[in-house]
Amino acid sequence: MIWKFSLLFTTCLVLLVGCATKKEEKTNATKPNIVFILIDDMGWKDLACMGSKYYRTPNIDQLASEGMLFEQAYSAGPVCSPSRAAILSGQYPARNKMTEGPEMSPSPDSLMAKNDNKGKNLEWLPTRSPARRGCLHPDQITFAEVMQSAGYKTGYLGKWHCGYHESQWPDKQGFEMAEGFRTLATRTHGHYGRDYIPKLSWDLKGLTADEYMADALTRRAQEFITEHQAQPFLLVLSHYLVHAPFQAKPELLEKWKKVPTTDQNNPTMAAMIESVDQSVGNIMNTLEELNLDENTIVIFSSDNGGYHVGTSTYPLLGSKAMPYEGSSRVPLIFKWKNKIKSAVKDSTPTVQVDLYPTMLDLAGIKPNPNQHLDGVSLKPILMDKGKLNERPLFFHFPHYSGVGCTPFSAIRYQSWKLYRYYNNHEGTTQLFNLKTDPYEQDDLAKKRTDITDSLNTLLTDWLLETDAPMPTINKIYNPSDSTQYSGMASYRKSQILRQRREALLK
Ligand SMILES: [Ca+2]
Repeated sequence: MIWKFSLLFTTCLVLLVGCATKKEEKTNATKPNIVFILIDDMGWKDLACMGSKYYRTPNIDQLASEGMLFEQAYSAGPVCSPSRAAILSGQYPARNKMTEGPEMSPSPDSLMAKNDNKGKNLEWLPTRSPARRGCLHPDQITFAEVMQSAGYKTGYLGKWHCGYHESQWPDKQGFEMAEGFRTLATRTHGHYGRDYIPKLSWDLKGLTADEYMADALTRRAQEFITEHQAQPFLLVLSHYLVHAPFQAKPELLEKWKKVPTTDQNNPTMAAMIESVDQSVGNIMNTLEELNLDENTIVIFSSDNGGYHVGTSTYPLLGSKAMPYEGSSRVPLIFKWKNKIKSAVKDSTPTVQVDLYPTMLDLAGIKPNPNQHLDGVSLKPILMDKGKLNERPLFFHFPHYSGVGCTPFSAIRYQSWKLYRYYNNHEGTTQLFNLKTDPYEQDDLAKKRTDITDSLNTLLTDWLLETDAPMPTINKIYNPSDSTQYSGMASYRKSQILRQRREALLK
């Protein structure tokens, strides 16, 4: 099999390992605050400043104009949980082993469960998903824990999705205040308080049945900032928007029904994005009113790419849960008044594991030497002090799961992106040159075997080095009974072909 490991680990990756240093001072009023606003399933092109001709996002556009916008920011996973666990731990999913969604169990080490089609009809899968970790392991030292040790007040509001059991909640991962995170796998039916209380959400102070959840989270974020304005604080505001279920505030929806559409044509999504934009505007107003805007770093991003059911990622190929650029490219904005360059678009490829070392570096806090970090600090770019060394970015999603994922790995190096698929016994590879073909139309795997071979070697070495959970051959696979799989594969193939056709026509 192509993905069977036969190569020795030879790759020298850039590892950011903190040196043992003197203990951080407990209180340091000069340290910057950090507000990290994380949106759920917001696509790369879901902001006006990222090219949307339909959605309107004046507050986020202003944030981008006052800060730096990364045009080639990647999520670490194609769906929610692995991306979030990677952000929190600073490790790729392949290393921290949270390669898919959480499981309800008190033990982080006994959660290694398979999730192929809920255990039914396995004959139709050519390969099988590996076991995985069902939570962000409590032993992981998150950036919040490091900042808490350095004297920061830490808060987490909203979607967590990194473990349902009480032992895996955000308050066990360095967040002193944690509210509004769901504790059950059950999906909510809407975005109002009534859909979250009483059982689906850990207590969100003051939440009423009629309050829109995004407004409630923003309100608590403003209260947290006000309460801790005299101290350095870290706040993660993790919105449930713009993930399904698609439900907007009626008064906004009515307005959007009259706005001409483009390839993005869902008024409900447009209204949900407007609610996100209002949240950002309200947070920025609070920071200004409290005179905190000069000493607060604001980061805005999404956990993974846009979902094709709700938005369009065109002209990028694919959407959430797929391997392609449309699945993994996300908006990423940093603002720090008078410190970070403003009104700059930077094209350096960056991935979510870079956020952890970047936040610590900007705050002047050393990482914990016991936490391996896969990313690098973006501070040199943000502060206009230099560029990053060329490095490969890696992606690994070894599962079949409910939203149509099939297993793959990928590597981005320089202008090249190579995909390796595990959804057949042979394994297949695609290679694209993103510089000349950013929309992944022309597979060069067989034409540029030199690049294909070298990227395959780098990828294999990395999978070995991280001890990545790998799909296995399904021994009971029965091709004659594979109609379900064929159906799913055909559906996805038709989606991709349609996108390719559309791209060629325009
Ligand atoms: Ca998501």
